[in-house]
Amino acid sequence: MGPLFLGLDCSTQSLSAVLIDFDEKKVIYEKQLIFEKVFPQYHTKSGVWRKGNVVHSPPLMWVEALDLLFQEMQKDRIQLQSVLAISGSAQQHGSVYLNDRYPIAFKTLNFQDAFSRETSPIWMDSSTTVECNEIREALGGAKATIEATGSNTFERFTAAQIRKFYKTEPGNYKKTKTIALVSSFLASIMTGELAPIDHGDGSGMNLMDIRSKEWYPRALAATAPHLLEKLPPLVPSTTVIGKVNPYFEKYGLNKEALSLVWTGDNPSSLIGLGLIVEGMSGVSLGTSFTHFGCLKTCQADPKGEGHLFASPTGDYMTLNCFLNGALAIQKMREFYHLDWAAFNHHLQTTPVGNLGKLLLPYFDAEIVPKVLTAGLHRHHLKEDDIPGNCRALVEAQMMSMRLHSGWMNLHPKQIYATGGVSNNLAVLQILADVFNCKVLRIEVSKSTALGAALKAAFSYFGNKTWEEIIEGFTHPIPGVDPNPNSTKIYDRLIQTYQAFEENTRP
Ligand code: XUL
Repeated sequence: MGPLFLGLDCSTQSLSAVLIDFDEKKVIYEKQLIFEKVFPQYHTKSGVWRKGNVVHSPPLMWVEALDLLFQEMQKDRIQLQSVLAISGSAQQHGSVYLNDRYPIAFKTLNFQDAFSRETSPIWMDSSTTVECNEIREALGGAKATIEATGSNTFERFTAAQIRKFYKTEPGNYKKTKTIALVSSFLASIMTGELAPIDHGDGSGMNLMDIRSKEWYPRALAATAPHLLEKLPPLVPSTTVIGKVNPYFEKYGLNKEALSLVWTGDNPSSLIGLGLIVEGMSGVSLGTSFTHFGCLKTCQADPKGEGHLFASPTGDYMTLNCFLNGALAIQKMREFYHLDWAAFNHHLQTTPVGNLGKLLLPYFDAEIVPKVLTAGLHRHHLKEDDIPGNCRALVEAQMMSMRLHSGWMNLHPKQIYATGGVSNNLAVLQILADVFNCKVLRIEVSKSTALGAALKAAFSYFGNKTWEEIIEGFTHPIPGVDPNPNSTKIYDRLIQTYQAFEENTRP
């Protein structure tokens, strides 16, 4: 057995663990706890509470999940004693608000009366348009905001969420001693003390100067008073915070194991997929669909639809986020009462290009392109055409991804796919055909948690290059090739789709 490293990932719907044996170049253990199933007492649907465009999650559920995950690993007789370092990743943008009880809460995992806000706004929340406008104006408009923070203001980004909290609950804002991201919150528990925020996840707040990677004073001032006092420091994504929280010794964890700063799920996926060379590109088909690439220079999207984040390697990553991802497919399946097999059957038996039938699948307000009012829009497509609707949904998802990716400057020979839906070859075929590009997968579908484990290895060794770290872990398995005839169809159809999208957007 070689050196072991543990990677954790707290996504919208689940908490996962991936344990790697570095010398063997092997993932030796994977585990996933699905929140809705394991914690019915929180009454979440797919891990979230939703009230119109307000979408929150219970932070206590994440604490319980982390505790239970270690119990489960102990039950599964995982050699926690031999783990040398732990890191993690989490859904981006979501925030956790704690009062002055936080130091003891992080040590003991007893969070009774420790939250100054009982629920955490998460990335699916789109209720802060007013606050976005206020912050953007204070920063000098969209162009200046993008230049300074890497992104235009976005409803789900942490600054707008903090501002809304300050405006609507000033008393509770005042009581807030520290504001964590989901990633830094869980890193704090893993370490037993307040964890810094890493540059990768810090870039998803509209509060970090994307060049200097320090808190941006104008953005802090535009968001809420005394904000700097409530934020932990920003640090590189490979920073070791200290040793693990002694609390976890009872599950057999070695108290000498190193605890690293955590990052966002997308920056972590970049590592887990091995995308460390400029121009390489990945697609994560999870709750949200994200399309991202590695970039060596600091170049944001001038149109402000996408985001420039710091990557854990110290470079940059480009990212477009599509909210109507796996959950949109789930909603369509529920609407037409289809299991996965029936849904795939429709994808496989309908003609490529769907005879020109199109759908704008905004089951929820969309991030890219920006659509604030949910609604489905059909073009030459009837609601009772079930097979046509299934194909139109996936074709729209993939065409939208291609259409909005121009600014990322990607010319990939292949796209790396990850996330739950990447196991679905019928969906991957449409992705390959729309992009005219080979689509590859890696063996582990949890590339986020794998990225975290690799990040832990990088920091533990301290003297290996990223190439040496990812070597052997991110080799692709046979993927899907584009079909030249289908590609031609999509090259034409995408123009109609673009016009439909531009003319219909509410
Ligand atoms: C990225 C984004 C989502 C979340 C969900 O900007 O909002 O991908 O990270 O996992």
